[in-house]
Order: sequence, then structure tokens, then C-alpha cells
Amino acid sequence: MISRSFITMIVTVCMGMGSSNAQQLIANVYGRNTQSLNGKWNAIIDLYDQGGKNKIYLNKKPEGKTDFYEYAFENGLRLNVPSDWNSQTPELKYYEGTVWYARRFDAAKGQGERMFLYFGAVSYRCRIYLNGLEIGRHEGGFTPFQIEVTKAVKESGNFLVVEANNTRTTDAMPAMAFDWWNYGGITRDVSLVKTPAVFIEDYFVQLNKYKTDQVDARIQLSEKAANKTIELNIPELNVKQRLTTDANGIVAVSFKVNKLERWSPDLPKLYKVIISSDTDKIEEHIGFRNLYVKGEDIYLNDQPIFLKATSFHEEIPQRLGRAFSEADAMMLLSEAKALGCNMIRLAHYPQNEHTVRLAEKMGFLLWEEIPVWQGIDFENKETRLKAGNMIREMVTRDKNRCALAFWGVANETQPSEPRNEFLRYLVQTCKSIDTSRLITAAFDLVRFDKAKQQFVMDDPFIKELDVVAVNKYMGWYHQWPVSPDKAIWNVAKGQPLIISEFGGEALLGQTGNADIVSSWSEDYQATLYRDNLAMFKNIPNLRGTAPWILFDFRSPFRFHPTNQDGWNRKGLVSDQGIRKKAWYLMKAYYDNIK
Ligand code: GCB
Repeated sequence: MISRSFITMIVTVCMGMGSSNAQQLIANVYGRNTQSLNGKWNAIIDLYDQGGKNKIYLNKKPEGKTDFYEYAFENGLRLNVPSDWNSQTPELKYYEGTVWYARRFDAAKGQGERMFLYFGAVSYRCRIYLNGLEIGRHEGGFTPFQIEVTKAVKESGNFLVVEANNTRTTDAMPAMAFDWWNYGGITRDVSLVKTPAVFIEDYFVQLNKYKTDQVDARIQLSEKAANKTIELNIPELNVKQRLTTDANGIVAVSFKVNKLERWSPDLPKLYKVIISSDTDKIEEHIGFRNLYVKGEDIYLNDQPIFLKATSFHEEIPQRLGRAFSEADAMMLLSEAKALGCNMIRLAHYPQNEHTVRLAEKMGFLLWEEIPVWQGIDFENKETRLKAGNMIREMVTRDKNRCALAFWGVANETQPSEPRNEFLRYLVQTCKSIDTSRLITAAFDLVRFDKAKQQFVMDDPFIKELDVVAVNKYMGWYHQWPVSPDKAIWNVAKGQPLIISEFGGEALLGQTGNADIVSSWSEDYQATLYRDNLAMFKNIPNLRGTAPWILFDFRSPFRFHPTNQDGWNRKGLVSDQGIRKKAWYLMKAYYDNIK
């Protein structure tokens, strides 16, 4: 029998630092027997990339008097894991390059147990070394990966090294310039996951897209073993399924449930689901809901829904750093709750699992996307493969979160055949894992047609999407061609449309010029919101809005010295967490939508 994870490890080891590994992620890592490797790690800043050549991952110590090594991990810089490095010391604020992280750990090994090193994310690419040997590589700063270390790990004194690098490159995602901070480092949780020899590697348990009482499930063992018993229990629904694996170690089943309370933003009900095999048992809380598109409407649990959304980056502005904990998620999501939102667009990359899980508990639908954000090299086949891996890792991690409504495949791309092919590949990759979500992408091509006196958009790719999204900055990047209440939209007719970004910048506390010209004032931002909200009445297929953005966020190309000072100021809430005038307009708008 071939272990899938063993294949994963081989693939991982064989690929270059620039490539990603095609792996089968272990489902629900947070529900397993894990040993946290978070905490203070030792670190070495390697601006000239010399550490690899000097094999510093061996962490050699002088043995004789004439023996010397020009490095040591001990007694130097210490960095918190998880966290970006930029926020931890002033020298690293703008740093783009390599930092080596190292720590020791012991690993009590149970009889027949397997062990995996799990990284929630390392930004942007990394190599992992255990006890002096390279054991894996990963590319992509926002998705998890794991490496099996059953054979490599020792009971005590393991030395783990992570070579993390956040250099921007043209073939990466995101690429050379993007409107957020390029945080580097081990930005999410690290843990040692312990499993039985044969374990429940992956599962998908969700309500059928359309049927109100049918759960579709697929469960996969880590081994291709036939005739193994798998049980799926949902005690509160009296579900007890006893199933038998096929030759691939997989069971796929659909079954009826009675008296199901479907998950919704108003009632985010989750059920305990227990999956067990002869050797393994895993449980988590899963919600069940129907979500589909019919004509120009989006239906949640058979009712048309308007998506009262907002976006945020994975950043705590007050800390000038990446968000990484449940407490961080609570801060971000509470502000969205206060605004009256029922959906979050997690911009512009998969955010940490704490955020996704808490959002589901708090009653938010989610839009999750990979950083296909302007400037992507669509003609590069390697880049396409990387994007495919990222989307696979994202969908695999979150496919059991019923809150997940949309997989986003792109943000602001221009039509071309290579672009279309690239996005089509991403759509197919999503669908190869999960056909139950809606696929979307955000476009910025809408223009005002003078002859027709209407906003129009020409991008044939929208026909391949379930829901079309448009970023449009009327009153900010674009002048009003007619007065807002006369601005009629004729875009993506026959499909639901979301205005996925709109807004403008304001520096908290700045006043003036509300109706004339932007002075980065709160008043101008408020006027701009009033105008856009007036225009929304003229978009017949509008099924959701998402102001850009909930919080001011750091961006290296926001150069204005007094108004911006390295911040994108489009937040409805300032970098200090204070609500701007426009926040109250948006809140009133959402409160009035039933
Ligand atoms: C956009 C991008 C977003 C930017 C925003 C802006 O269209 O999607 O990432 O931050 O505009 O503020 O310019």
C-alpha cells in the first residue's frame, strides 16, 4: 500500500524553492492531536542569501580550538511565531529577503504514530530543514502545507529550521506591486500533528447545493485500503452512517437528514460531526445550508439574499502587523458585525483559519480568493501551476466551512486569451475539489457609454462565473459622468452583480470640501458614499455591496506625506480603530436593507 503522505513528501522534496508542492493536506488540523511549535524562535537575517551556501541549518558548533563557524542561532535575534517579522523590530520594517528561523523541540512518539509538521502559512516561500536535512519547500504566503516527519523526527532535541523569503518576483502571486504590505515570516501557527498509522486524511461533509435535506459526504483514508469501515455520526440529527471504503480508501455517500436547522448569518447553527475509522476519530462543528444562483438572484436557504459585505486585509492596523490569532479575528469581525454585515470578502488572499472559523460562528458568509491581483504573468505556465496549488490548498482547507460562499479567482484582470485560460484553469481546479460554491471574480472594466448613457462592461469571461463582481471607484478614481442618481447600470445582465469595491480615502479628523473636491477629508468620503449609495438604486441586478475597506491599511505605494504616510486611507475605520463619518452612512444603508 502506498501512503499518500509519503508521496507528498517526495514531491515536496523534489521541487525547487520557487515551486509549490502538490500535496494532500490533512483535513481539520485544529481538531487533531497537535503539539504547538509557536513561541519565540531564534532568527538570523540573511540579506545576501549566504546561509544556504554556508549550511547554517546544520547549526554546527566548534569542536576544537581552531574550529569556527561564522554563525550561531543562539543568543541572537528572537522572533515571535506566528507573526510577521516586519512588525517585530525596526530593522525589518521594509525588509524583503531571507530570514532563517530555528527552534528545538521534543516529540514524544506514540506506538505506530505518524507525525507531520504543519505550517499555517510562511510568507512567501520557504525551505524547511529538520535535524540538518532539507525536508520540504513551499511557495505561496497564504496557504497551509505540511511535511511528514515520522521517520526524521527524534524523541528529543530536534532542530527545526525555516528559511523564509519574501522577495517579490514577476512569476509570483502576488507579483511585483500590490496594494498591501509585503509582510514576511512564519505568519501563522506551526504545529506537530500526530496521527495514527492509517488516519482520516480528508473529508467533505456539506448540505447539497439545492436539496434542503440531503447531506453529501466524501471521506478519504490516508491509505488506499478497501473494505475499511468508516462511521459518520451527527448525534443531534440522529445520523449514524456506517460505510465501507472502496479500493482507493474512499467513501462517498449522500443521505437524508430530518429537522435540519440550516445555517444562516442570523442563525449560525453548527452541528457536531464525528467521523471515525478503525484507527482514527475526528470531530468538528459543521453547518449546513443551501446556496445557489437562479437568474439574477443569489439564494441562501431558498430565500433571495442581499450581501451586506465588507473587506479587510489580514492586518491589525494598531499593531502594524499581520493578524494571526483568534483574538485578532475577533477584533476584525466585531467591527464588521457592528456595521451590519452578513458577508466578508477576505481580501485579497486566503486569511488564517481562525478568521474563517470565527466568521462562520459569528454568522458571516465568506468570499475567499487567491492573490491573482493585477500584474500577474498569465502567460507563464509555472505561475499558473502555482496559482492552481494555492487555490487547491485554499479550497481543501476551507471546504467544510458552510460560511464559504464564494471562491474568488481574480481581482482586476484585463481580458486576453492567456488570462482566460489561466482563470479557467483555476475555476476547474476549484471545481475538481468542490462544486458546491459560487465562483466569482472582481473586474474593474466598467465604463460609461456616452451614446447609451449607461455603465457597460465588455468581458466575455463573466459568462463563466456564477456571480459577477465589479470594483468601481466613482467619485474617487473616476469622475461622475452624470449625477449619481442618473447613473444607470447595464452590466452582467441576467447574472447577479456585486459591487465588490467602492469608496475613497479620508484621513480621520480631516474636514472640509465635502461637495467640491477631495481633500482626504471625512466629509468628502461621506459625500462619496452618499453618491454611490444613490447610484446603487440604478443597478437592477445588484445583489451585494462591499465598501473598500473596513480599516485603513498599510501600503508602501501610498506616498502622500501628510494624508497617507504609507497608509491606504479608504478605511471606514481609521488605523487607530476610530469610525469615520462614512461608517455611519454605510451602517444606515445596511440597516435599511431587509
Ligand atoms: C482596487 C484594489 C484594491 C486597492 C484599491 C485601492 O481596486 O482591488 O486592492 O487597495 O483598489 O484603494 O486603490
